Amino acid sequence: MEHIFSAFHTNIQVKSIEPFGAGLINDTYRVVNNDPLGQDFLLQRINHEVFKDAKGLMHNMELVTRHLSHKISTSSKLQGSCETLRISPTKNGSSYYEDIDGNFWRAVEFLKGYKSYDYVETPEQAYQGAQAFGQFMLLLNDFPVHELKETIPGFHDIIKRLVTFKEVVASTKKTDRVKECKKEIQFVLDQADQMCEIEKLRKSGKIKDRVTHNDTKFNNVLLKEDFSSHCVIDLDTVMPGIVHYDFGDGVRTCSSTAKEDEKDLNLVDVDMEKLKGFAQGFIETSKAVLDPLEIEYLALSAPLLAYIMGVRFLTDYLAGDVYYKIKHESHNLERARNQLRFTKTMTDRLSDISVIIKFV
Ligand code: GN1
Ligand code: MG
Repeated sequence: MEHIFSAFHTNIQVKSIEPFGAGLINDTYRVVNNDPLGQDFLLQRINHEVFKDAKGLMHNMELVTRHLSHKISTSSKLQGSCETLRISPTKNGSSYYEDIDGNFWRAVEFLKGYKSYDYVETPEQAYQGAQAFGQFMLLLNDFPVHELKETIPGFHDIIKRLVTFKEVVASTKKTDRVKECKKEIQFVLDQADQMCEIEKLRKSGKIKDRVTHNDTKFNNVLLKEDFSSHCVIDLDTVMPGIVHYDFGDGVRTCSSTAKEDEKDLNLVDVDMEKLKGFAQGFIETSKAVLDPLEIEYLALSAPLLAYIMGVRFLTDYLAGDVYYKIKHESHNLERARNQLRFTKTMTDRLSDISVIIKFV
């Protein structure tokens, strides 16, 4: 690891390199500076099974962080209240390092004094994090969206995900798993029409593409303890998308009363106060650029993103756990059941969610 880190132009004396964070895809390490007051770094190995176009990913990340950092440094309002990730280039001036085994690595500056939340404790936290995500979209509103590469084609395209899902159900060698998941498979099929509505509007051009983050899991925002500043992190999936992807994934991860892989489904419910906090923070910040049709469909994006994750976890379980990191054999099944239950909970309460969004 030290050898890999030495490819980057950082000039620090390394004290230690330790595994860091709870991501399901990449490997992340914190590089601790020998000088306690000096700059630490995050070193990440990009999972190139998932991100087949790691160079395209870094291209997107460079453009987006440059745009954000220009906006922040030229606005007295944003300076000090908003941060962006800072890529540390290699000694050759590249934003990534390719090792002899074909792995791609990148380093970013570690932001001290910030915290991320795997579980949101209060509506106020939800509100603050949502402002960060809403502002991220707002600041990128004037960025030419088609300069970004689509690094995972059809990432949140549920129509495409359902085609893959059905193929896997039909062709997997894990037939015992298909039997075990009969109820879940049926639920996925029963919900499909409603869950494809938003994607159809995207495909018909009625809802337009923007620069979206596409992984607005709540732990992808850093907040200062006193909420005086924030930073959106994990820019791997920044690419063209629609506002519903970011709003929906934020709601999914901040308003559930249980963690994403909680096994006891009776604990999975929606906390309406946290949902309201998130909706307020996101919409207040970004409504200047949202059109009426985008706003009308924000409510449906809440169960949609839970559904997308449920379908993806279930597909991975049926395919034999080829995509997500898992900690035990039925981990993907537990995540799938949890997310599908959350889909149902939020679909049942769709009219309440719509009312909350309408009065923000
Ligand atoms: C993955 O990288 P991480 O852990 O933030 C996944 C997201 C899922 C999430 C579910 C590239 O995100 O799409 O929502 O797991 N990222 C990718 O926890 O597939
Ligand atoms: Mg991610």
